[in-house]
Amino acid sequence: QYQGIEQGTGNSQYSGQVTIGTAPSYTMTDSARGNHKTYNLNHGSSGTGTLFSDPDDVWGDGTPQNAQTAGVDAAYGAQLTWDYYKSVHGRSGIRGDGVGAYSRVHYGNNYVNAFWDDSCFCMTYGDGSGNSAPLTSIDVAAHEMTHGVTSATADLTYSGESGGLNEATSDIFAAAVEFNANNAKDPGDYLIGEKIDINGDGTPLRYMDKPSKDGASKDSWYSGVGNVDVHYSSGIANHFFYLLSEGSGPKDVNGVHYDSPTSDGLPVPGIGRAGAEKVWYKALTQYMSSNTNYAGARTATLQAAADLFGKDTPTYNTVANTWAAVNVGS
Ligand code: ASN
Ligand code: ZN
Ligand code: CA
Repeated sequence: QYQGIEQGTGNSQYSGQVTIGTAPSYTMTDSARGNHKTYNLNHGSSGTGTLFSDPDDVWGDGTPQNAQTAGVDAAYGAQLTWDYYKSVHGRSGIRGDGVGAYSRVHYGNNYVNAFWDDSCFCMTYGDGSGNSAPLTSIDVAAHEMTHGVTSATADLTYSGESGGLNEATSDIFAAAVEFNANNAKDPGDYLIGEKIDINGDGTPLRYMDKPSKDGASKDSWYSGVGNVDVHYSSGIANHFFYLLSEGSGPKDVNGVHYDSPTSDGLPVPGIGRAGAEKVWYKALTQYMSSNTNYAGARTATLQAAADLFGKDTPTYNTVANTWAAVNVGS
């Protein structure tokens, strides 16, 4: 598939040994994916720092002490996200124009976050607490890169209910990319940030099956939810996506037990993750716009479901019933 394209061997922190793009020889440049580049900020907080380069094309050693390791994880996450959008949705790059973005790792000191920035068309990763738990897992990379896709499509305003939908879109495709990657060291799940130990006690940052497990995220809609932090109002759409994918359970996915309660107490069957991904992507790219709220997201996904599966089909009706399960009505 990538014959003639330079690829090196990377020893990542979270995903084992992986292959990354390294052309021209040898820099961390992915010539198969829009020349996406990965830079080492070396604890700086502006500019691009230094493009990772290496004489023998073997990168990182799987530990955070080796500066290349975070670069490997970030480059691998960007590669997987690119491949997911291309193979599942036929989208070539963040803007759909085949042009790569770039990643920057080792941002600042003990920086416990990662972010997408529209102005540089780039994403940035901190090293986490103690500079040892970089925020470079597959799901975090896919979350940040998806902020770029959202900006290029629905451009959901990052506040109020549209902000929650923006955040949820990043979590939804973070989970989708992680499942699609099928990496043995980081198998797919409906958890966000389970690898980066952001809470210091082994718990993930967010749970899509029951978002309130984090102590702050919302499981279902209520009037006024637009006033809560977008990383918590996102819970409603994350929960919708979980229920639409898997149903209300109980169910085991990759050995993790999920039991996802519905707000109306009625069970929902799910349509499978692949269908749920198609519905959300089509809704995002064709039917949502900057001020879409939860009621608008319901309409958008029903339009998408009608296109994909037909109006008033069982699948279409399951989409409607799943919104009712998170208290979003007509
Ligand atoms: N990591 C965070 C996010 O992508 C950064 C932020 O709050 N914008 O949501
Ligand atoms: Zn985000
Ligand atoms: Ca995950």
